[in-house]
Amino acid sequence: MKEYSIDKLRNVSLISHGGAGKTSLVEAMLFNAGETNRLGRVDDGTTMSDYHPDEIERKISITTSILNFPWKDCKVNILDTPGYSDFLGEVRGALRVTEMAVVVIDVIAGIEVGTEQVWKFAEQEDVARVFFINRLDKEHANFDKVMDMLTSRFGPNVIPLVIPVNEGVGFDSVVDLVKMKLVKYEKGGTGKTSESEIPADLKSKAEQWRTKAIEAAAESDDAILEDYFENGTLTDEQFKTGLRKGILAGTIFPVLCGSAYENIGVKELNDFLVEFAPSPDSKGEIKGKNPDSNAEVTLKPSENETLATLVFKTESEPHVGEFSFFRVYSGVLRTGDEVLNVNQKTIEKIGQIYAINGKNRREIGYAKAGDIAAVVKMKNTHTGDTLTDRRNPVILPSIEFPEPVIRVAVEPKSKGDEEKISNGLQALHEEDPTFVMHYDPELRQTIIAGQGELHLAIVIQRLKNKFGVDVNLVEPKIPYQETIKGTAEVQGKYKRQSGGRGQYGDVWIRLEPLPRGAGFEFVDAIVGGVVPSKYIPAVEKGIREAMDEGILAGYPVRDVKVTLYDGSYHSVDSSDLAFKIAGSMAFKKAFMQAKPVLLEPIYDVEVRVPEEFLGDVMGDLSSRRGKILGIDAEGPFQVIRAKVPLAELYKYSTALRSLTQGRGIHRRSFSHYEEVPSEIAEKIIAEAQKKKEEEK
Ligand SMILES: Nc1nc2c(ncn2[C@@H]2O[C@H](COP(=O)(O)OP(=O)(O)OP(=O)(O)O)[C@@H](O)[C@H]2O)c(=O)[nH]1
Ligand SMILES: [Mg+2]
Repeated sequence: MKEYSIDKLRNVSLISHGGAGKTSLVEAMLFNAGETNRLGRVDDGTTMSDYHPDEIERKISITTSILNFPWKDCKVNILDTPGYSDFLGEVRGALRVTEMAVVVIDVIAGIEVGTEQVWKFAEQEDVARVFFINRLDKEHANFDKVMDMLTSRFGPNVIPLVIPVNEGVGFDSVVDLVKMKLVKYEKGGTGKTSESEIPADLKSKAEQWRTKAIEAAAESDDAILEDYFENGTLTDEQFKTGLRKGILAGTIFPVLCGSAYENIGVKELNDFLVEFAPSPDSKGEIKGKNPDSNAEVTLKPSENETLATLVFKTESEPHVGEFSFFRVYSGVLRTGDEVLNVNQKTIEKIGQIYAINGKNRREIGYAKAGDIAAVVKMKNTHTGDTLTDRRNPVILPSIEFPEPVIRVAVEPKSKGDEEKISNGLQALHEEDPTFVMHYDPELRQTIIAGQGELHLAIVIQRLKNKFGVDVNLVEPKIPYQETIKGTAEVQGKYKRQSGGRGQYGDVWIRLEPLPRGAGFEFVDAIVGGVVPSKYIPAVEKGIREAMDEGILAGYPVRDVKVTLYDGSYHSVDSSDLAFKIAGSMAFKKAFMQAKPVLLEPIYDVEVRVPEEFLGDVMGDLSSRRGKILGIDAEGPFQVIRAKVPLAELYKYSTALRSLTQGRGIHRRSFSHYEEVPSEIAEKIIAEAQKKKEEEK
């Protein structure tokens, strides 16, 4: 195996709106590097990257694939992420472990809502960015138009290093502004090129862009800038150093271009990554924490340092077991090592370590600082965990995954599968943290939540394939709550006389509303022992049980204060049970007298759409009882912030997709509980009562 020092490694994510051409691009990159001997096609299901059966079937990427190839004296690791919005969590994981992101743009579509989203993630993870404007072989491709869009959205330091010569049908040539050469590609995707001088009609355009690039390079370093002022130009070395610095600092966003499908302009991208992309040690020290003291720990990005490895992805595969994909930040991870999983507080013995190229894997025995690889069959390691030296542990910041935007309830197709289903779903959550599940005892439903309908469909498919259990998806119940708006003082008296020993409990309670979110407060205001103190816990228990059961429509009661202030007892007949029943009776009566209402969960919703869909989306939100809080422009998009009842959000991501031709996305998070409008509350109550009758 060829050894690469850390400065010869490159970790690169491919990110974009869905379908811009990432998978086709990495296919061409691998082909040019000789890693595959034919240029596979997404549409034929023959690419190195989209090798999972569900990816082949749907012709889209669903999980991040890890690929690598040698180029010049470097090893380039590529993480090909999915662009479909249901799988954005995959993008977060990939960006977390790479120094460079290639933002692929479809020249016909320009900046899309997914472009904005992944750009934001890259910004948050502080990852250097380069654009690759793709599909220049398409009719009506207009590079200049997209350049204008990019500069107006992302700033004047979006600067091309490669420009097309003859975009559109018949496209085969680009100008490389670093070498200042015309590069003509052979037809048929062979990737073979011939170089020549830049033709006269393109010379001035090429020089203009190159001057811009030189100026930007000069501005990223004071010493170089001084030389630039003195000499009016830069040496090649200064130009490259300046560019590298600007790219690393995130002040220069270069633009390359070509056609992934026709394998044009892709060699320039490979060259660019080797020449200009930051290496894993370029950002200096790595920050982590001491898991015991929580004190900050800094590590050198070096193989001689303490081991710090982050697992950024987990995938189980039939017949092989679980693959944990990891990035080594410092130290060396070797087969046979016993390392500490800091998050799970367990020791893992490291099994086979593999270099990964899609579905091809090669045993390598170890992985050094800066590299990305996979290990199989760890016992208890999940996505986001840090593996480290047990004598000198450090914990790396984990990965931030997006909140779920869709929730559905699952029911077993065959009785008796409940436990298998719940274990399976839990395992799938550990593999993919953007999917969550829980059993809701109040709703008596297993709720699963994720990033969209396709995401959940794929989770259910995996549940079937890997755990052999099938479920039906049903509409989830809404976790309504019940509360009061008024006050009441009532008596609850339970008295039974039937032959021998009777039952006697008698209480007076005051019921008052509490502020939203306050829950429950019980005040014992008995004086003079009119209710003996030994019975008071039973009274409270009776009240709590009545609250949990719900009174209006079977939903739990919240935000009330109960004061027990009077009552009476019988020296023989009183008991815990009698006082529990008295408490419950009193509570139910008081509740109905104190202006009871139903509360519903309200969510904060953020919708991002191109301007043209603004009206439709706002109208739709209003029809869902949404309250619009504000609209902000963000580049070519409008961001609508609204508060919407959860009951109106079922399958919203799908509705939004069809309303905006797939160009709108939304995020949501729980905000607060609010009173249900009375006409809707009446319906919910009537339905609950009908159900109760039926159950009798
Ligand atoms: N004409 C043309 N078609 C392309 C080009 N690049 C990709 N395509 C086609 O566009 C479609 C999507 O390409 P992919 O490579 O799967 O795009 P992607 O960005 O990986 O898609 P997701 O992973 O699903 O986000 C496929 O049909 C490709 O063949 C290109 O440069 N020119
Ligand atoms: Mg893809």
